[in-house]
Amino acid sequence: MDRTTQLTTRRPGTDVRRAGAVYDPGVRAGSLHRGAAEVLEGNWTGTSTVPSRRLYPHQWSWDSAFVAIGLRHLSPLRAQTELETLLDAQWGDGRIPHIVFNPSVPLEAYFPSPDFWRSSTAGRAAGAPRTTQTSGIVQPPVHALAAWLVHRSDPGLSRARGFLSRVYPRLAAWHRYLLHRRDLGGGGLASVVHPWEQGMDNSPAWDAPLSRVTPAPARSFRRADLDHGAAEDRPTDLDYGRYVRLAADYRDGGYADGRGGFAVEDPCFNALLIASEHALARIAAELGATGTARDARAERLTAALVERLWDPAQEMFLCRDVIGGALVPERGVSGLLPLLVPGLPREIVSALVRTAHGPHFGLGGTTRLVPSYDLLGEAFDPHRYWRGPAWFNTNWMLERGLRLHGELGRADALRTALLETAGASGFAEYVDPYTGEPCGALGFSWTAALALDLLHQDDHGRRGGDGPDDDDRHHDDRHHDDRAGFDTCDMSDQGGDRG
Ligand code: 2M8
Repeated sequence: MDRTTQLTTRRPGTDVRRAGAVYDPGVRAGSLHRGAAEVLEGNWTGTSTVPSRRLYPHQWSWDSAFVAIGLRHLSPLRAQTELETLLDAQWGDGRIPHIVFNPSVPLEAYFPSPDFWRSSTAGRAAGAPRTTQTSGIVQPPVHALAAWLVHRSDPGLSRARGFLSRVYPRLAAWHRYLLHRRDLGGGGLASVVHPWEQGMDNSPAWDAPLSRVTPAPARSFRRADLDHGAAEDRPTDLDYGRYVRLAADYRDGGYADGRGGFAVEDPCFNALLIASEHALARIAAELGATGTARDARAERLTAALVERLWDPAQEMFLCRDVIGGALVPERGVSGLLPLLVPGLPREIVSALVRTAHGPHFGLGGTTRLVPSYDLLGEAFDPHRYWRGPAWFNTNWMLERGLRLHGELGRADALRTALLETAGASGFAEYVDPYTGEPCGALGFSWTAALALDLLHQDDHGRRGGDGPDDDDRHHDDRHHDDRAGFDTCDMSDQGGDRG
């Protein structure tokens, strides 16, 4: 087993700090950079990056967006290619599928495999590609944000290749799909119709809405994840049965959108949609159009997010169960991530910062990184999938949100903890939030990519190549910069080795 695909075995009580792997920005940045680049090289297929060779041997949608955000510091060309490969598998109705299958990987390597989703036949009415096989569900819309950041890393290359003009219509169609076909609650926000769509598959926030779903019988499918991951860390068979039932019902309905057995408005999913809508405004401006309508839409979405998902008593955002109609009283990390939204009211920003650093998430106190779920919640488990462990993408988003809203000291502390833990854990898929003990796959792509992105941040918290610079900025960029808050955390330094 090579080092980029090795899976962890449980080492109870391992504390990466005690193991002598303290991150020292001066001394360790070089080796961290090399390690991260090696992981991304090892997981590169030639046109895209797998999250992990063994556990996830295909292209995943939001993984690829995070990967592109890191890859741009190594090779802006590869980062562009990553996103374009994904967009090549977009469906006619605008959806970007959550998995694009690699035909050379055996069917049994991952479940559900292409013969389960049957995209080219069951998805025909929705415009699924004829030859490329994909899943039929989606993942969070990080893509426009990623495309903008990738463009900024090398605007010359991007313009020479017509990168933005090729991806813009596709990204616009993607947002249209979410805003029109997925507003299942009728309040302006996009709903997810499967826990896999939100990306935090096994979050306790899904337990109540999922309990209505009759699980598919265990004998009707064979899980592949248990060949690679420890059963006690993965979702239970009962939950898996429900995931399978929901996906099969969606497929059997031709992937048509309407209220199926599960519909949830999620704070992180919608926050990313808002951040990406602001990014689309900047892309439009770069292409010579006006982004004002998009910024205005992002502001309307921000108002809907607050109105429908903010819980002032818990001082955080919660999920709304669209079918049951109520907020789900579970504190998940998703509820902190609207910090990514530039136009959030100041009192909400302050409350979110308090909650992240309070007893439920322990940041700056009991935890090294923000956990995926409430430390005090009944379902908390520091090792089980999305029910407590810390993931690097959520911590990257939180770091970005803290910085965006001027919480620079806290953002710096989180950045250091993320870099230290990413390197010491062997770029693990996720870690114990208290100790940093690695869990899941090692050599995980978005962990490496997002560590690289933070490494390329200068002392003022600006990231290389993702902000406006004086030569390149469009004449009316400033308007968009301010609204999107890019100025605070993304400034230019033309990094990367040009592909
Ligand atoms: C996990 O999800 C997949 C299903 O999509 C799985 O459990 O098999 C999640 O962590 C998800 O967020 C991630 O995109 C995916 C690939 O890394 O793995």
